[in-house]
Amino acid sequence: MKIFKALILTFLTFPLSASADSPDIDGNGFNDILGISIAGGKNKKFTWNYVPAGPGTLAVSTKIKEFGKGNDIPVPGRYSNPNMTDPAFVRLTDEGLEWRIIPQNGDTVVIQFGDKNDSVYGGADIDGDGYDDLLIRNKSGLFTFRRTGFGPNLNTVSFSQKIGKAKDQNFVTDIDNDGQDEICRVAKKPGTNKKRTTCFDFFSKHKVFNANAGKKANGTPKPLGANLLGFIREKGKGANKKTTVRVQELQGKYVSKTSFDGHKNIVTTAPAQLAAKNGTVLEVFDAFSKQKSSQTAPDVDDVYDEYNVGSFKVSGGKGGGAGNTQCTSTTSWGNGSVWKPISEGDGKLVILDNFGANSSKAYVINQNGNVLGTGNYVGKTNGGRPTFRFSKSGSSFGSNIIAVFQSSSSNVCRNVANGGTRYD
Ligand SMILES: [Ca+2]
Ligand SMILES: [Ca+2]
Ligand SMILES: [Ca+2]
Repeated sequence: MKIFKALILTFLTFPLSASADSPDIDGNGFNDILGISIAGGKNKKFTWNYVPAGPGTLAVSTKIKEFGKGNDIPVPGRYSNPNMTDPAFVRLTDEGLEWRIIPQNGDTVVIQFGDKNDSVYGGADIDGDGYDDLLIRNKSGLFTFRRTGFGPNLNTVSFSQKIGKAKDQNFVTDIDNDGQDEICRVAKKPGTNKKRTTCFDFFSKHKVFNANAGKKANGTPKPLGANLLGFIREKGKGANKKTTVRVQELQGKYVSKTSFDGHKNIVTTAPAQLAAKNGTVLEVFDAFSKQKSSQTAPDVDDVYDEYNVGSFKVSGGKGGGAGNTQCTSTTSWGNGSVWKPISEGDGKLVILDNFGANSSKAYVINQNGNVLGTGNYVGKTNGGRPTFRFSKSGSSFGSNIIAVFQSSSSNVCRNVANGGTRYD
């Protein structure tokens, strides 16, 4: 009886969304582990690979194909079939963003949708027909989606909604399990220090979910299924690099935390199961039992699931000898990070990275990626935050600029709407 009850509860808790964002490459109903090698170099092609699961399959790394290159952003999703994952990526071209999808018939479908400064969200089913739609967000928080034309509704007219504010941390998930993805934001409640998680129906902008996020909801939010949200942070450098995940209930209650060696993609293999590649194995953490186990990992650089948020916001690398200033992620100010337009010391701009960060270079760039100023690293100050001083005040950099904090492995960007305003 007890077992039976547990089964019913499981079905009630996760109706339709049992796969979270876990890929099913071969469509046999079992989630597979998807990996992609993004081995640098402008013309070096990506290799897609997976480890199948389920009866009658061998858990061995199996090549899918070569698809994508250079700075393309992988966005695998269920575009052409609700039960199978299609390889897909987004490429930046002179005309804007180009989505390339390999549907189940093996063709390559190319869709122009979005601009250089937009963020792309993979695997979002906004209209709830089971087929993933294309979703982008511009820098002021305007979300736009369009259907691919694979689903029952062939209308591919795009539809926009302003949801939240530019500095929100967004995630997209089916928060109420009705088959339709909502747009969610984690943001401070105005005038307070309290963070809230709020999710909106795309079409009506009706609040579907609204709860305290808790003070420690720091990092990049990622839906984990099973009513859980992970907050992912990359820490350390060199041999001490690690990726930490704090797991909370959507309602803000702490559940567990874990860390993985290196700066790695975190994927879900099933609801409440999060994983990262460690050498030849995939380490899987169960957020409820807090146990880690190992599985065979795809024989490529890193693992991916159907949830990937990326951006070409900064095309970078021009001028100033700054090297590549392309953002590897964009995050909000706070958690110790500060943009202080006029420092007490010399009246010029000083910026601090967040607690625990290990950046050693910082730049101010414009929306085209041109370097406007290079920070002078003065060490870790004020509780161990990497600190950079500039040769002029914040306001002299103008508006709509970007601060780039560069470490050995990443360029973390933070938007600055107005250079003369303090952000923290
Ligand atoms: Ca499968
Ligand atoms: Ca859809
Ligand atoms: Ca929903």
